[in-house]
Amino acid sequence: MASNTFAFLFSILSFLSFFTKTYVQAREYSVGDNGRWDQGVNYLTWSQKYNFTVGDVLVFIYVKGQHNVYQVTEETYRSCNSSSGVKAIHDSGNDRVTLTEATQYWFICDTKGHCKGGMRFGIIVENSTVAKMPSAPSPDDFMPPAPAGNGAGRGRSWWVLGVLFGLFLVA
Ligand SMILES: *[C@@H]1O[C@H](CO)[C@@H](O)[C@H](O)[C@H]1NC(C)=O
Ligand SMILES: *[C@@H]1O[C@H](CO)[C@@H](O)[C@H](O)[C@H]1NC(C)=O
Ligand SMILES: *[C@@H]1O[C@H](CO)[C@@H](O)[C@H](O)[C@H]1NC(C)=O
Ligand SMILES: [Cu+2]
Repeated sequence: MASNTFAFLFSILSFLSFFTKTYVQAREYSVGDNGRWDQGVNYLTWSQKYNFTVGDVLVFIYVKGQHNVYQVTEETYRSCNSSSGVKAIHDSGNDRVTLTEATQYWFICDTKGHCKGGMRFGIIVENSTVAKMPSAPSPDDFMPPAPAGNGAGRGRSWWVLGVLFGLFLVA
């Protein structure tokens, strides 16, 4: 009896550990490292220090009203002219931007002169190498996993494994 209980607890702990390692990979990056989105920081240097992954979060901290965060196109990043090419605007002073896509992201501060002055950077966000938590299961998710070695199928097969393991626990 006691050993069954232990086995059960062990299963749950293993699952939690597996789940955490597999899915909870997102990191938070305070833009500028010293916790300030401000003038006088070289954000190009900062942006090159890390490899960003889908699901990571950029945190911009600054005095509300002094700065802002515009997510823009590469063209607008280069011109610093925000009359076009703006994808999103944040201005709370404590902005959390989740990197949801494997693509390039470009950010500028649109306060007059700040973008040209260095408050701008671009990053390349890559797909996570481990499985992502699927947002909504679709019938497609129950298809057999793709052959090993094809990275595209991995997220799906991990997910199916998780479900099977969950069913095993419930049974
Ligand atoms: C980023 O990725 C490159 C190439 O995969 C690697 O050489 C480098 O060490 C990584 N940098 C960090 C900070 O993880
Ligand atoms: C920004 O671009 C718009 C339209 O492309 C243009 O009318 C405007 O003069 C530009 N502003 C500056 C400061 O160059
Ligand atoms: C990243 O993964 C998504 C979904 O798995 C896929 O549709 C997309 O093409 C991938 N992007 C890159 C740049 O590998
Ligand atoms: Cu600014």
